[in-house]
Amino acid sequence: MNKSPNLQVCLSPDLFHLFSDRKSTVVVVDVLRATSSMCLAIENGIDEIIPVSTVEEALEYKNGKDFILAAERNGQMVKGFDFGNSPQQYQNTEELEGRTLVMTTTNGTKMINIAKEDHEVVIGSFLNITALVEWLTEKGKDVIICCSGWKGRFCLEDTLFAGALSAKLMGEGFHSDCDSVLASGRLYNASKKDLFQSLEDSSHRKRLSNLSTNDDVQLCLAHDLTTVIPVLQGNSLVADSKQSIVTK
Ligand code: 3SL
Repeated sequence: MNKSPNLQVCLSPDLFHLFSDRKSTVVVVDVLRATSSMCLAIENGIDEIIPVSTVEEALEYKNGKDFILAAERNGQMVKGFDFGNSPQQYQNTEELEGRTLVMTTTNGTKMINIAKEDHEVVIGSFLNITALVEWLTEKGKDVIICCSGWKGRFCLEDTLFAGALSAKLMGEGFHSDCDSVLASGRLYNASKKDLFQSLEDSSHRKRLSNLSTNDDVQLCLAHDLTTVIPVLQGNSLVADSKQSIVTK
């Protein structure tokens, strides 16, 4: 019998019911840009992030002390909010220190709230990939990597990240009989020389480049800018292990 932890990749939130097993750790992935922004927000001083699914829920926190409110829909900051979903907004600012970020995004925060019902949730991005591999390997639990996609659809950038993370976890002794682990790994291998270029004609890069966010995309594809591991405790994401930044 194989005792090494099992690895699966779920390519869309709409497929999650097929993977949900009430025991695996779920890595929620929204590389462009929610989970990258979350990693940087905690790295740069935010104490906790409350991910909510709707703009209305986020507005309930308005005027609460120490809350920063962030909302994105269709790539754009929602009017009346302090922050949107640009990872650059979460860099080089002292505004974040010790504050609570209440955040809603089109897909990422929804995926978190679907997964949290029955599973331990941790946040993944290229920005914390090496620390995440160490953390998941040390825990030794089964893992489902969940791509947030776009409104229920498959998306390329989350799949590439799933492939990168899968390859590293398989190298650490995880096993898998999941074809989406194979497919995402093969896609990543074919693209890893230039992830930015390989996403050039992807739907979300096109959507974001209409909003002039190429710098965001470059930032989200950088590896290992932080060792922070955001984990969900109750309704808040907090750092499980917070160490100093690897490179800036
Ligand atoms: O869907 C999401 O959660 C966002 O990351 C989308 S965007 O990159 O802010 O457009």
